[in-house]
Amino acid sequence: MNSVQDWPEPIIRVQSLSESGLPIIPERYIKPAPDRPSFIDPEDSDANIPIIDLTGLSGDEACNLPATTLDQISSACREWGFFQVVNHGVSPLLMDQARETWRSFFHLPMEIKQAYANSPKTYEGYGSRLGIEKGAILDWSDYYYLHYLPLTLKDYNKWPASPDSCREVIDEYGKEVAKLCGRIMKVLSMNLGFREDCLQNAFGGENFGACLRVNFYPKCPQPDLALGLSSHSDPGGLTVLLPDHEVPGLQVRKDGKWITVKPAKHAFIVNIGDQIQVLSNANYKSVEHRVIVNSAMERVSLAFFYNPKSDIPIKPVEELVSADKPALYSPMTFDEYRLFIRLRGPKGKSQVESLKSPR
Ligand SMILES: O=C(O)CCC(=O)C(=O)O
Repeated sequence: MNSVQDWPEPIIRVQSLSESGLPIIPERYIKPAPDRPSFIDPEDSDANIPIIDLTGLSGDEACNLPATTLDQISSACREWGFFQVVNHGVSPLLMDQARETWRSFFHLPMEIKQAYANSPKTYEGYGSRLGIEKGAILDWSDYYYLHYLPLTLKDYNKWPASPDSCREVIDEYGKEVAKLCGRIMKVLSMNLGFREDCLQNAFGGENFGACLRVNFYPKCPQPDLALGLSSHSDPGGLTVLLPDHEVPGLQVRKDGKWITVKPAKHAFIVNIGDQIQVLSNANYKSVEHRVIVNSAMERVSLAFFYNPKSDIPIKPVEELVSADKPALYSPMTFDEYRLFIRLRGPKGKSQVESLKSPR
């Protein structure tokens, strides 16, 4: 893959900056005025993304969800690109364990974390920036990125060895969340009018990919000037996010407004990624989101990315292409596609928009 070997500037851990107690943030983290959370924005503070009860979505067979639930998911995918799910089948204990294990990792001494420092070549490990643009304005967060699948990329040596139970918990969590993603993929396929295995087959069947980015947003002394994560849509297929239920931070763009998600207890936040927008010929939308930070509380979130096999061309499913609605996107492999965010960092929806077929 055409990528770069190293970061353009020395890496500074945002957590170290935050813990140094500095009263103002370095200029590198100050966003231009229109991107700041404080930018005058007619925010609707009561709004939330839909919360959907998945009771009935279990086992490997066709799902037994009531028609009303299927409809709720269909509307959420078309109108929001985001929804929260409750009664999703993943143990609440495992969810808490996963989040708290990662929180403990980020609170380990810096030299232990530094042993996993990442590079832009694969991004695996402990990181503090996305993109390699020299002089870029940075986000107020550190992260850890690792692969679950395909097995050829899964390497326990690149996963943290501490805290003690870390690798075990990550493994178990990944297995359970991947199963949930597989079930949601069936629902999306059926809702689009296909056989339940259609989207999964387009992802390469059993050979799909899966990875995890754990985001750590330290306290920020000037939260109005910074972002924890800049606006972006997810480049992959489907994202299942475990938020910090104590600390809101995720904002989703809806009709030009930023809506702050209010996480429900033990819910996951599910969102459509660019690859499903392409496969569904834009019937389903990958929606811009960003993360705000605050001065009182740190925040930890686990973003599980369920992706197509990385070397097969992804293009709109033929049944969704007609004379009235031609294919909106040219084929591209996920390997080619994710180079954009790896090189340029989060840039709203500019990538999927740039893929539109010329007409
Ligand atoms: O931390 C969050 O709530 C969102 C994280 C996210 O958007 C991502 O990791 O891509």
